[in-house]
Amino acid sequence: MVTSSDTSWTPPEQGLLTLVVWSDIQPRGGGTFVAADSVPVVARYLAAHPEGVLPTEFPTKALIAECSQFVEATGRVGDVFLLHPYVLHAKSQNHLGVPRLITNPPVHLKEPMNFNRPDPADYSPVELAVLRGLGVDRLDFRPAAPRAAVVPKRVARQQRMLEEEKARLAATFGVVGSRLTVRRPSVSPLEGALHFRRRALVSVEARSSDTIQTFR
Ligand SMILES: O=C(O)CCC(=O)C(=O)O
Repeated sequence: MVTSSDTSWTPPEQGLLTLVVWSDIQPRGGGTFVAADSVPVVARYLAAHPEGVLPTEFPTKALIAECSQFVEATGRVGDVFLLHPYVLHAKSQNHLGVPRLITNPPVHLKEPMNFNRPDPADYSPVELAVLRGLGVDRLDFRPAAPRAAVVPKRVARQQRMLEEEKARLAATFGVVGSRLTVRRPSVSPLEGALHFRRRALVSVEARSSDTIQTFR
């Protein structure tokens, strides 16, 4: 995990936790386990820690011990679960051996949650759930430390892999702007003929997103 002290950028807060179901999920088929009553538990913990907490130090085990409603997120392909971002959850064992496919893209907020809005009608449902969990109408929550960007180990590893992949592609094909093209090496006539044939067969394009779009 990497934290950044760059204060010019405020990392977005997560507004929703989503579970997008890409395959039917039967009970005991690996569905996400959700602690349905965890919002008040997490809200109390965070309210008591305005200095913030790193994901690696988050006391999940202690907090889950305060929960008692556990739900298995079974569903049909195409279902989407929208969960409060404070809902504790975990992957579960798949006892059926049927592949389970989900994605869980986060929904980010444009600005941090505000628990002290002048007009209560302006609270979002996510903010209201926190206030309800704390048993208050408003909360003047002020972070006691600057917000920090946290890059999870997995994301850092994937970024490294992407850089390595780009370097390999650039070494093999050469880079022109944001597009990758085949670089003509200085070669013998036979190698040149082979290279020409390869060029006809291979066209690699990369967009500025660095994602390889096509291999033809
Ligand atoms: O695999 C799952 O069911 C849940 C995974 C998840 O939500 C997570 O990695 O945060």
